[in-house]
Amino acid sequence: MPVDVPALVERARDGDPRAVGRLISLVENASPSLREVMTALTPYAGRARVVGLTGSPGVGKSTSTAALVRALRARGSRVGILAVDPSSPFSGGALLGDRVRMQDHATDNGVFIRSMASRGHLGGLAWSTPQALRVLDAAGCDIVLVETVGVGQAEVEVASLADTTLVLVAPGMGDAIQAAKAGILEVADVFVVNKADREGADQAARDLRHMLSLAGPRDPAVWQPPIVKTVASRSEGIDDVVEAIDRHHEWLAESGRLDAKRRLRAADEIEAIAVTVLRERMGDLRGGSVLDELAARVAAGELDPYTAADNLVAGVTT
Ligand SMILES: Nc1nc2c(ncn2[C@@H]2O[C@H](COP(=O)(O)OP(=O)(O)O)[C@@H](O)[C@H]2O)c(=O)[nH]1
Ligand SMILES: [Mg+2]
Repeated sequence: MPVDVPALVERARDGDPRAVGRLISLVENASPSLREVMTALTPYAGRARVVGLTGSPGVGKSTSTAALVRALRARGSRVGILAVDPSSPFSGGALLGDRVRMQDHATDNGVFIRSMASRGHLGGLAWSTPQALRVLDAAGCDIVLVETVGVGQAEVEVASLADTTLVLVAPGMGDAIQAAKAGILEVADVFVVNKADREGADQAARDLRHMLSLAGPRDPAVWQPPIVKTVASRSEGIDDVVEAIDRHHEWLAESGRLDAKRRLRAADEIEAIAVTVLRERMGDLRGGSVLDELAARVAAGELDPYTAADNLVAGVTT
């Protein structure tokens, strides 16, 4: 079915959640209309603040997201929520429960909720997440919360799309050590010790400080990630989290790091798209005569594989 992109973008900018959802589906499905969509959205994007939440399953990311949405809505911000599952080949599934839990926001047109999976397409989330963020941004979200499912490398990458990354830990889960292993301490801008109603919250905070000190002394001119304790299920400490997010954002803006971060992200996005385009063109060569001929000559020992690869690359870039 052909997509009326200008009409869809217009409706999304008016805050129609169905249009926003439709545009994100186009991203998720790597629709051929995406070029047109991104061209149409670009003049309206670049305003939203992006906050990533990461941490082990069960630590309280979805509960914290819901509590943050309430706090942000209370001060009048329009909020987008993108739940991202880098490991899942299709959307729904594990994230569906989270969507149900967000139902108290379902009728609020200042909140957009969407879960997204990589569907295994080339470039995966490195490519689709920034585009989904652009949709929410252009739709007028002041802040977008990106929740990832776990603490693996893919989650670190998704988190790095954020201006501010929250790393959640809970008492007694050994999360600080797991976070250190996954390379997450480096990307954390704010640490949240959730489930502070349980025993061991202070110990978890001490573990974090210890792991941070092992990582070496931080430059005092650089942001020092605060450690905030919360009971997300009772919205306790959530205002402190919002305040930490705001403080970090101010620091980013004043230090010039916000622009630097966003440029770096744009570079990653361009690279991911370019690599996808190149791989698609390479794929088109499979079954075509160019790759077959080169392969025959390499197999016969007439040509070395590097020269063959150079020929192939020259063939797809001209
Ligand atoms: N005791 C306690 N339970 C919590 C708290 N926050 C969340 N939970 C519970 O922990 C479980 C997992 O929370 P969820 O938000 O789904 O975690 P996620 O997998 O990180 O998204 C749920 O049963 C929540 O109700 C908290 O602050 N204290
Ligand atoms: Mg969750």
